Order: sequence, then C-alpha cells, then structure tokens
Amino acid sequence: MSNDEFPTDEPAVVTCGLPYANGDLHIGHLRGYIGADAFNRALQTLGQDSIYVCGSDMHGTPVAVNAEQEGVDPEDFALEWHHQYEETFPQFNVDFDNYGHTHDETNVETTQEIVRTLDEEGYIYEKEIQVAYDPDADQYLPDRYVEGTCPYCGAKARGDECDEGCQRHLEPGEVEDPTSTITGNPAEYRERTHKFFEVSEFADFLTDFLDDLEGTSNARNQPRQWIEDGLQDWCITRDMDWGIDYPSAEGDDETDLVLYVWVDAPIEYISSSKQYAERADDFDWEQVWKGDGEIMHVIGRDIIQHHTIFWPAMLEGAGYNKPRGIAATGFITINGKGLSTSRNRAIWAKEYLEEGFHPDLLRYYLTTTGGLQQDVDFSWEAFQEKVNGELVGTVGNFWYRSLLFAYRNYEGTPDTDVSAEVGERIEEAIADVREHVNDYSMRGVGQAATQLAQFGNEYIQRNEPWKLTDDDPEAAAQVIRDCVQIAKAVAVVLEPIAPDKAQALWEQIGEDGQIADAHLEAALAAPPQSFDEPGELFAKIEDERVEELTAKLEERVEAAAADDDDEAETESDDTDGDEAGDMADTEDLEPLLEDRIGFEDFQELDIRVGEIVDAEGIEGADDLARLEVDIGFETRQVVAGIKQLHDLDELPGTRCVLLANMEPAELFGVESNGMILAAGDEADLLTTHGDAALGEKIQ
Ligand code: B3M
Ligand code: ZN
Repeated sequence: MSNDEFPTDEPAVVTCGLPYANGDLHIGHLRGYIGADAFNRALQTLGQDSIYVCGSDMHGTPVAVNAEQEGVDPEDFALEWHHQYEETFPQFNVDFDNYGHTHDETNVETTQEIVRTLDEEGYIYEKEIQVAYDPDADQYLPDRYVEGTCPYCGAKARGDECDEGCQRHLEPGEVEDPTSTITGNPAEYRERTHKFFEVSEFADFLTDFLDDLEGTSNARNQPRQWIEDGLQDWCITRDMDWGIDYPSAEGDDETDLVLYVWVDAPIEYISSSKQYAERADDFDWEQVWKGDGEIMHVIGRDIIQHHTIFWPAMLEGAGYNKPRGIAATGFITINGKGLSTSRNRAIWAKEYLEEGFHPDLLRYYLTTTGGLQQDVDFSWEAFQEKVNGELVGTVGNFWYRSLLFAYRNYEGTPDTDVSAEVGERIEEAIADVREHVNDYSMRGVGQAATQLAQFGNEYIQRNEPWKLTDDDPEAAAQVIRDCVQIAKAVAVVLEPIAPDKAQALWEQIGEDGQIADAHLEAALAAPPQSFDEPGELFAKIEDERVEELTAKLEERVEAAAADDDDEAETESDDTDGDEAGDMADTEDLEPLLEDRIGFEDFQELDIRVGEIVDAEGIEGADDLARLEVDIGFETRQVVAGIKQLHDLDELPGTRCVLLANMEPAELFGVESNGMILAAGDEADLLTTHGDAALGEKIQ
C-alpha cells in the first residue's frame, strides 16, 4: 500500500463488514454498505482502479443461536439469508464486484491456509482455559451462548463482547457471573485446551500500522489505548460444530475445535477478491493482498478492535498486505431512539422499497446526514426535509429548469464553449471531490454536488436567460450552454451517491454509455448537441405521506412492546447480531457521544459535593425550584427543574453533586449559580456514597 493521494497506480479493494446471515437487513446495515459503495464508486470516478467486495458471515454463535431457535440446520438457515442479501443489495445500487460467503470453498481453503501459516510461523500456541459450560444442556457455551457482566465496565455483556457497555472484545472465561442463554441457568467454568494467536507479538507492528492508517479518527485513535494497555493473545478456537474446522497440521490428529468466527470472517475479504479475480482477467488479487495494493475497510464502530488489532496482526503474521484505510461508521437511531430490531424500531430494507421510495434518496440521506463517523438519527421528517430541500429543491430543480430551457430553445446544448467562470467553478468542484474522497468523506462528495447545483440555480437566476433570448441570443445561448455543463458536472459528482439518478440525467443530455464509467474530467467535457425533452427526476414527498409513515412506525413499535410485555422477562432481547445499531435494552437512551474530550476539558468542569439546605418552589414556574446548596466554601442558590419530581420539603439535608462553575443565569427572576446533576426523567439526584466532605471536587 501507499499513502499517496488517490488515484494511485495500484489496484484497490474496498470492503464493508460482513452481515451476519441471520436476519432482515435494515437501515443500520444499509448505511455501511451504501457508504462503502459510494466510496468505491467515488474512487473510480477519480480514476482509481478499484473493486468492492463483501460476503455473508455464516458462522459463529450469531447464526448458530438463531438457527437453533428456529430448529433448523445453521447452514440452511444462513444460506437462506445469504440469498436474500444477494438480492437486496443491488436493489439499493450497492454494487459488489463479488459477494461470497464465509462457508464457501474459497473461504474455507483460504482460512485454513492462513491459520496453518500462522501456526508454522510460530504465532499459535495451546493453552488450558476456563470455558463456560451448561451442565443441563450438556454443552459448552461459547460467545452468545453465555451472558454475564463485563469485567471492565460492569455492563451486561455477551460471552465475547461488551455490546451494551464499553464495546470491548471479551475472551472466553472473562465474562463474570456467566449464565447460559440456552437454559437461563448459571454456567459452570470447565477447563479446556484452546488455540491462541500471539497478538501480543505484534504491538510494535500495530503501532506503526496505526501511524499510517487512514480513515475515520475513531478507527485510527481508539486502538492506541488498547495497545498501551497491553495486548492480550487471542483465543481463536471454539467448542462448537458450526464453523470452519481448525486445520490440523500434517500427521496431527484432527482437533474437534472450530475457528472463532472472527478468524474466518475478515478472511472473506480476501476470498471474495479471489473469486472476483477468477472472473476478471485484469484483476490480480495477489497484487492487492500480497503486493502493494490499497485495502480499505468500512465497518461499524463496534468492530474497530477486530479490524485494527486482530485482523492486521493476522495479515502481517501470514505474510499479507495491511489495510490502508479503515472508516468506522456511527450508529443509527430512529426518531432519537436506538434502533432495535426486536422492538421493530427499524426501517427495514424491504419496507423502504415497498413504500415506493427510490433507493438513491436513501443513499443521499444516509451519506450526507452527518459524516460516516457520526451517529445518524433517521426520521421520516428529516428524510423528507433532505429530499425536498436538497434533491428536489436544489439538484432536481436546477437539472429540470436548465435542461427544459435548453431543449425548448435549442433542442439540446447550444453550440458554444463553456464560460471561464463556469469552467472554473466546475474545476473547483472537481478539486473538492478529490479532497473529500481522500478524506473518506462521502458527505463531502454529496455536498459538493448539491453546492454545484446551488451555484447553477444562482447562475441561471442571476443571468435570466429568458430575458435574453430575444435581445441578446448569444448571451442567452452562453448561459444555457453553461447550465447544461453544470448539470452534467453535478451528475458526474453525484453518481457515487445517487447512481440511478445520475445515469438518468446522463441519458437526458444525450450521453451514451454508463456515467459510472466516467471520470471526474467528464464534468468538463462538452455534452452532446441534441437531446430530447427532459423529465423531472425527483418528486417532492408530501407532509401527509410523512405523517402516515411516522404513525406506522410508532404503531409498530408499540405493538412490539405489547408483545414483549407478554413474553417471559428472561428472554434475550437481542438475537439478530446485526451490525451497527441494535442497542437492545438501551433503546430509550440518548446515543453516546462519539466525540471524545481530553482530560483537560473534563478538568474545566468544577463539580463539587454539596448538600441541599433549603428548597422551595418558584412562583409562576411549573417545574422550577429554588435550592440553597452548601458546597463547603459557601452556599449557592441554584434553580433546578425538579419541582414536580421531588417533595421539596424532604430535600433539605440531601447530599447532591453540583456543577459549580456554570455561568450564572436568571430564571423567573431568580439567579441560578450552578447546576445540580440528576439522571433520567425522574431527576434522580446524583450523590456520593462515602465520606466525601462538602466542597470536595469530583474527579
Ligand atoms: N459479521 C457483523 C458485526 O459484528 C460481523 C462483521 C464481520 S466483518 C469481518 O458487525
Ligand atoms: Zn464493558
């Protein structure tokens, strides 16, 4: 790989995290696949030789547990989902050059070969470890067969990941108070021999790798801490039947272990590239994976550790090339609440299409709402606003008005050159796009297209060609010539995000072939001279439609909640293992902020232990109370919105926590000089539990 600016001379592979073949695809999945697809298309638009590969993740407990619940064989179960995914992705213009699956022959062979190499290179050893076991089910309990408490943060965790807390990968035996998800009984720990990959040997390599890594800042920075904290070796086998067998060395007895799903899953990136190479003569998979090609992964932010630690270490240990870039997407929330498949708070891929919306609208919404890394809140209102404002109001409006004018007056593109002003503006857009692609910002690419269309609208408005046609036909022709060029340039820039719509515009201006094959320079190449009457490419989404869709969603969530109440409380909420977004029990919580702050920022908050000494309601304010809080040095008057939530007479004597350096504010004529900290809708007051003195700083 290089860190040279795209386009480079080396071939590139873009991948996206593999979906577990265990349930319907939803908008949380689509965000990643669309983002990566747009990135691959944008690279190609720059002239980069690039392919996009992926596959279904067939193994592991996310599939085994769900298949078992349905009483079907895991292979049949996973294959059925795999076929469904193969059909669904193209419907969103997610255009994989190869879409395989982890259970196919290529991946089984490639995985076993890589593991064998790691073994031969001395990176794999055996160790006796404690493994959870369910005596009633007479079964070992790998990964999702066991639940318990995360030893790092105390959150409820699965056997191999702290999915609701700190997001760490957990090793077998680490989860505390293990319970079997099969019977609900406490699990026992039993001793077993397993294989370990010596990740700890790769600390220096990984540090250098991160120094060069491109992509989103979360993927580049979070892993540094894990390395500093000390890398643990990684258990790469499991006591299960479903998976790829641990490859036996020659002469050795077969082990009865299968490989941990996270070993063979990323290897599918290689296997899928190999499969593509079998069909495409001009693509050399080894040049990418063993030579100096460019490898870029788009993943969910919950699997950063797998892709920035385990995966590059495996690649390095087995003599493969390392990834150049990793872009980790944030989560998706729906109407401000966590996406939850089990609670039916999701926008399903099928549902979106059945509602009759064009895939490019969702592609545009998902890529331009927040950067890749940010959490995105989907609501039908926000979707409508984006579509109506930017696609209909700006892009569609510009395309239609300029092409219609050109058609009516010139039956196509007027026969002159583009003006210097417009040529320069298009060049500026091209430069912007180059920069955004190099920054892994698909949002930037989408915005560059919309801003160019916005410029087009202003340009036509400013020059009023309709006033010029009679008096100054040459000037009118110039303006329209410029507008057709801008329309074409917008299509070229927008193609990675909205490929169908861009193709439609391409055809409207009389171009042949596929706009997807055009490079950025095409934005400046003259369009054909004649074209047919254009049609409108985007339609407004009406308010009633949005109301109807929002109501439908709410009803569905309520119905699922009612069903849930009927079910046993012990039942596990999350069984789908989907990527990016299923927050199970946390769906009512505000999403965690992605942006981290430094310790210095935290120290700027002067938070003190206090005691409420007086509390009374504020006249005229329904919710506000005036509190006197003793913080050791002095007593502070603060206003707090807790009048309805606490019995004010009971409050004096209550310990609390006060943000003391809050700017003073006046509410209903009462000055507030601090903020007491509270959690949740009931304003549960935060406090300390030991003997911290009044005025003690919280740190
Ligand atoms: N199948 C899904 C996830 O954990 C998992 C991704 C594998 S990528 C190699 O998001
Ligand atoms: Zn944790």
